[in-house]
Amino acid sequence: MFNVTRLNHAVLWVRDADKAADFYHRVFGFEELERPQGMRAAFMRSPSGGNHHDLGLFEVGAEAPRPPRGSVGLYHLAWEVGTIEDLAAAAKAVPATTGSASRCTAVTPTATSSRSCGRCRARRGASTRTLALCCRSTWTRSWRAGGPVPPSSSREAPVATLARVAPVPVIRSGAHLAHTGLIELTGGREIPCWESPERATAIESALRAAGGFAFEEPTEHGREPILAVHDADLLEVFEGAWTDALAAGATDGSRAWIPDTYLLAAYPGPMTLGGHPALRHQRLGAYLFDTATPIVAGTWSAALAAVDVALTAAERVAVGAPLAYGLCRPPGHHAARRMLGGYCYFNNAAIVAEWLRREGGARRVAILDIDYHHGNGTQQVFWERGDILYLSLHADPGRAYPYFSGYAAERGSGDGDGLTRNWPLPAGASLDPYATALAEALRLVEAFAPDAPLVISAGFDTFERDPIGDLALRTADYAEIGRMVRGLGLPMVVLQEGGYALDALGDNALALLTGLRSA
Ligand code: OKP
Ligand code: ZN
Repeated sequence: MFNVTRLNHAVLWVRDADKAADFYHRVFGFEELERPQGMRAAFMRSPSGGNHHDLGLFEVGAEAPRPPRGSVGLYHLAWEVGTIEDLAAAAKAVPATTGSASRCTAVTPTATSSRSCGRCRARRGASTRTLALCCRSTWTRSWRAGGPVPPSSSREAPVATLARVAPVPVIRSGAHLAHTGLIELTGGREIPCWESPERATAIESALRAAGGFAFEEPTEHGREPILAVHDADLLEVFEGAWTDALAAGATDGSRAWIPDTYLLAAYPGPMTLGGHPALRHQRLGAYLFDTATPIVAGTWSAALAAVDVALTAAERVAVGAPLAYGLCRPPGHHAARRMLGGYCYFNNAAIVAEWLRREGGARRVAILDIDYHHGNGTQQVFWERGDILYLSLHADPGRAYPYFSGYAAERGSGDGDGLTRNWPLPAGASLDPYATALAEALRLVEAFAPDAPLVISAGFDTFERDPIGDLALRTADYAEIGRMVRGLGLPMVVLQEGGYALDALGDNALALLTGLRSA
């Protein structure tokens, strides 16, 4: 399947504008903007974010030479088109009739041309408000050879190139919607949880609007992959906490369950304790490290679905997708082997990494965690593992949640000595210091030479306006981060972790994914 990348504006000459518009809608997600009256043409606006894409489809008629096979009816490309209005003006300037495949058809209707194409002398403007159509035969020939390339005689790189890139699979489920009505305690005050259903909804709708993504439901993977990372008693207690709390009348069901007591390592001292309560909502306090992991009726199924989302994304990559995105909610990286916390229940990324080892035939898996917070859970699960690299960039725990892990001195032990690495970042850090740390991390990934997809714990709480973070990344920075990671040349499974600036979350996710799939 074709996807249009690095394309700012294009004019495509087609045999049948209706069919072409339909094709671009179905395959690339272009939305139709306008069907100008009295013209066999369609104007469309496109997908792949970052670049702003406008597309003009102009019909050249049935007598026009047939396009080469596989070229989906495209005849010609033009570039350097500023706006849809320019396209419309240009279309009027171009005779709407058949052209031969071997000569130039039209030149800019607006001025500021500064260069000529060496082959056909069509003037190509430096200004983006200039339209030029040239070298039709060149395009056609290079198309046959496997995709258009810039006319070789042109010094200027064209804005338009086409590459064979499949849409990125986005695995998502509606099951998370029932994980709602959650509150958290902040400075002794009860506030609505930042970790809300709207987060996933915002990301999904941004990706849908952008196009270039294929949305899919997860498939069920059962408990086995979860039990490869988490203890069975954690599952038992988590699964039953809500029903026991309800049955015991500890909650009337209208509020999330947050346990009273937390079993710290310091609790027993020299004592040998005699037991645990039978009711699971009371036992839950032995399996949580904070109050930010409340449970409601839909929490258990949401957490299971998030794991399925993650594993399904990993499967897509395992069967050949270069990149897949698991829109996990709830997130996972704070969840440890037998401990929930920090909005996290099951550690989606750790489960995927372990699954790649056990089921995917991989020998070395690397996890890159770019959430604002340290992924204490992931670090704990793989602390002694020689086959799994865990790298995390995050706010210095000396000032930021989860406070007790993520310091630079933490590097793993035993077989895992050196295979955990942390980059604590100062408040206000922008792309510059961030990219320096990231480059170091990426060198370690390269040296480790994973033979599996790179697992990315992606959080956007590093964003400058995130309500619970204090780093200073901007939307465009996520695209740059994506491009840097893409440079590894590894297949990638991106799993959603944090990010709480609702109005920017979609753009940020889109930017990262766009960077990750850049050519
Ligand atoms: C999850 B993820 C108490 C503070 C709770 C929890 C932060 C969890 C972040 N109100 N903070 O890494 O984005
Ligand atoms: Zn976070």
